[in-house]
Amino acid sequence: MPAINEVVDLTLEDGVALITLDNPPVNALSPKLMDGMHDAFVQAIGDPEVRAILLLCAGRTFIAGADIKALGVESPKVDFFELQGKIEGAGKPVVAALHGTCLGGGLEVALTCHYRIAASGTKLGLPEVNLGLLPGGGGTQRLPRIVGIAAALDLLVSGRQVDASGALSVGLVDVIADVADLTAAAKSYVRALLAEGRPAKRVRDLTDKIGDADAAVFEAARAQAEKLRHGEEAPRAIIRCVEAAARGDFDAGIAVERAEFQKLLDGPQSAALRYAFFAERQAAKVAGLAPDVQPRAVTRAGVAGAGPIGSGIAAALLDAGIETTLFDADAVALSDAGAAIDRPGLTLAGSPDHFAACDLVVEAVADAPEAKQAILAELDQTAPGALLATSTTHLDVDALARATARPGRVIGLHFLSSGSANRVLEIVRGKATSDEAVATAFTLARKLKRVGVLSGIGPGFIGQRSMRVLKRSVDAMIGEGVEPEAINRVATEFGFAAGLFVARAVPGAMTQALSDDKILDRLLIPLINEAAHILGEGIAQRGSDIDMVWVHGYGWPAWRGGPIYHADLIGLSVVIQKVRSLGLNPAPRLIEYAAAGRKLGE
Ligand code: T1G
Repeated sequence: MPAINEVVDLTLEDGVALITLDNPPVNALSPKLMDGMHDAFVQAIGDPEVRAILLLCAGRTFIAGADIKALGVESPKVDFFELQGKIEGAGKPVVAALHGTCLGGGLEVALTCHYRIAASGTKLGLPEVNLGLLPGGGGTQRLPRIVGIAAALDLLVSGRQVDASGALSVGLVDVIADVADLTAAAKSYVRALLAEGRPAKRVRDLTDKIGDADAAVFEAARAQAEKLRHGEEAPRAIIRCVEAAARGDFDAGIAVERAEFQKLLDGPQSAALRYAFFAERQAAKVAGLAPDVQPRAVTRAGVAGAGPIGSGIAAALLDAGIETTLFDADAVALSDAGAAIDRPGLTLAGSPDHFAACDLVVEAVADAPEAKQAILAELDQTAPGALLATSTTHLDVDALARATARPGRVIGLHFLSSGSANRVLEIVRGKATSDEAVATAFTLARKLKRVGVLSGIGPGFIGQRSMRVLKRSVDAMIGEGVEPEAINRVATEFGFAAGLFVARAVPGAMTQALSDDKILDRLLIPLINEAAHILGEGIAQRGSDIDMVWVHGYGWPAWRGGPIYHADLIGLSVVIQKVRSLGLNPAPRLIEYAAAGRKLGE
């Protein structure tokens, strides 16, 4: 049997048709892949020699979902549901062999197959909610039929993944292959199914788990969704789809799902969330980095300074599985930090001589030039092979690097806050900082499960500099007598986490009512203007990087993209007019891009 197209192969082996997908990097369901799958299934189903069909993926993972770039842009020739109908109605057993991350449309394809074998270590999930969507390929109808209503609601609204053993326990997969060769295991599984004469069971025919849900289950799901995903539309749409599933008519449920999916896909929230998905990955792409640069492996790290920042950094390194030595000359501070951190892999040191074997040492001493230059000069001697990182929040990394004989291996690592809720690591590149040092820092960010964002040198870099502007706006409103509760309400309604701008009233100040719109303008417009300055000064590589600092660092609602995304949405000329109405000068980048009809986020 010939290859179907560049991404789909069809071969026949002992009466079993092997359909192999190969669409790197994650076998996303592109239109070409879906069309190829359709043609392969039509051929395999129509071939009398084929007694069973095995669906496999090459590369690192089974289908990880629809091709997000193509959603709403490019469609396959054959509708996804028609393809699913072919698979489900094949009239001969169809088996999916799962590995890697079987997500979204990938899991939906797997659920239309009759049997599923998963390599141990496989992760499965329907994370569409994270993109402001819902599983638009039957997932809201098939999942409840396998795991029941309550479990389906939890998985769909949270978007979380389950591992292979969890999937086995709830019936999402039929067997786990704890072997290196999944293909071989899958082929023998198919042969066993044929030998036993097992029928082609369809998930859509399962009904025993969808009859039991009462209204309370859905109400609880709505309350949970409002708490966890305040302001987002997708969770509510998902719950409506699962309610349709509970009514038992599969095709009617699919009709509800298709309508709800399209509404979300056409809506602003999903556009912003899909933007944020790619923006997060784009942030790790550093312009001008040598393409062949190799990051250095960081297996042993050191932290100089056992204060709150140093301890937080040490804890983050340890949580990433990196053995860490924490130094402080103050024995009491060191022992208190050690007790607070209390993680395996931590070594406490009373002198910096213990850093000799470290790949990376982060200084976290007082944020003053003299203290930082002194410790870097000392580390230059005691950690000869290490990358030296300063945790400064505002100092000039070039000036600090000059305290060492190797400025190429000095970089800024600004942990916006060592709290786990904050996922941003600002990577501050000095003029002399080498490509290897930058690449190493971004690899470290990923290992720390943080979003690495490159920043140029300037007070407050990206995050704190723009947050300071926002705080000044809040304080000014408070000083004018605006109620703090009003400010927090407007911010929370916009989508910020409640109480993010916990403000205090000025005793005795006359209260002044300001409209919600005016309060929102006072919160957002100066911040957007500062972001445009940061962009224009080259402190941030691109607008979406600033958005990632705010979405992952300061709780800007991801379903609103970020301050730069928001500025482009409302229009730069409107932003300029608002900036001026607040008595501020528009950033040159704002003026320039508005005049050129360009977007700040391009
Ligand atoms: N579409 C397009 N590109 C994707 C993609 C996708 N679904 N997933 C990943 N990529 C790209 C990504 O941009 C990056 O590109 C590269 O692959 C590696 O990704 C009908 C409508 C699979 C767990 O939401 O969660 O199915 O930067 O850096 O850390 O109901 O990618 O190299 O150019 O993230 O190893 C549902 C999204 C879609 C899964 C791998 N599926 N992806 O993580 O690598 S909607 C998802 C992920 C859907 C159906 C609905 C992760 C991953 P580049 P990466 P990773």
